[in-house]
Amino acid sequence: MKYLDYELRGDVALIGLNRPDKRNAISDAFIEELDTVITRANGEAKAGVIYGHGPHFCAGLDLAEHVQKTPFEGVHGSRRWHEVFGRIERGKLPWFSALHGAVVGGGLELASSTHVRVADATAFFALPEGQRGIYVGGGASVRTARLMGQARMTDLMLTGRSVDADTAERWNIVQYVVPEGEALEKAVELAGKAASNAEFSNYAIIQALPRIQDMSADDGLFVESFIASFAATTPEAEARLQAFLQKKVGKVGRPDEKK
Ligand code: 1HE
Repeated sequence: MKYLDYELRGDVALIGLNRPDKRNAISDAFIEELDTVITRANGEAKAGVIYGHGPHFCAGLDLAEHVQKTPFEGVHGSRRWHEVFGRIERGKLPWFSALHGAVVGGGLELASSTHVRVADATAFFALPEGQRGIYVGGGASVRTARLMGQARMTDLMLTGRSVDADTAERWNIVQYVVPEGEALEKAVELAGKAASNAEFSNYAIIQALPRIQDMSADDGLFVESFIASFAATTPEAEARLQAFLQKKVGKVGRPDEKK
C-alpha cells in the first residue's frame, strides 16, 4: 500500500494514514486503500484504530487531485467516500480514532465516521471548505453536524476558524483529550477494551444505537426491546452473566482519572 499502513495488534487492527509529506491528504487511491484495509480488519480484528503519521492526522481532501474533476466525477467521488466511511461507521467493528495536529475537512469527516475519538493536546479542528470554494462531501453534513450540532458546524464553515482539543471535547467532537503524543496509545487501550466485549453487544451498539436515533421514540423503544432480548439470549450473554454472578470477573470500576 502506498498511502496507508496496517497492523494487527492482538485483536485490534491499526490503520495508519501514511502520506505525511502531503499531510495525509485523501486522494481517490487513498480511499480505495482504506476500503481494502477495512475489509482486512473486518476479517481478523475485533476493533480498530485509525491514526495519522507525521505532524497531522489528516488535511482532508487532496485538493491537488480535486481541481481536475468534472462535476459528475465529483458526485461519484463524494458517494465513494460515503460508501467507504459508511463501512467504518456502520460496519462490523467498533473504530477508534487517535487525533493530533490538523483534523480538518475530510480528515474531520473520517474521524466523525469512527465511533470514539481521542485527541491529543496538539489537535485542532476545522472545516475550511468555505474558504476553498467547496462544500463538505465526506459525510460531515450528517455525521459531524450530529456530533457538534448544526449551529457550531455552520459557524466553523462560515468563519473558517479552528477549535482546539478542549473545545472539541466540549463540543462533543471528541470524547477524550490526552497529553501530546498519547492519543494513539489511549485509542489502542480503549479499542482493546471494546474488543473484549461480546461481539453481538458491540454490533448492537454501533448498528442499532445510531439507527434508533433516526426513529420515532416509540419505534426506537420497540426496536430496543428486540435487540436487548436477542443479545440477552445469546450463549455468550449467559456465560458472561454467570461469570459475574460467580464473581469470576471484575466489578464496574470507578471513573478513570481524566488525563
Ligand atoms: C495538501 C493538502 C491537501 C497539505 N491537499 N495537498 N483541506 C484544507 O483546506 C487543508 C489544507 N492544508 C493546510 O491548511 C495545511 O497543509 C495544514 C494546516 C493541514 C498543515 O500545515 P503544514 O504547515 O504542516 O504543511 P504544509 O506546508 O501546508 O503542507 C505540506 C504539503 O502538503 C504541501 O505540499 P508541498 O508539495 O508544497 O510540500 C501542501 O500543499 C500539501 N497539502 N494539505 C493536497 N488537503 C470529501 S470533501 C472534503 C473537503 C475537504 O476536505 S476541504 C479541506 C481541504
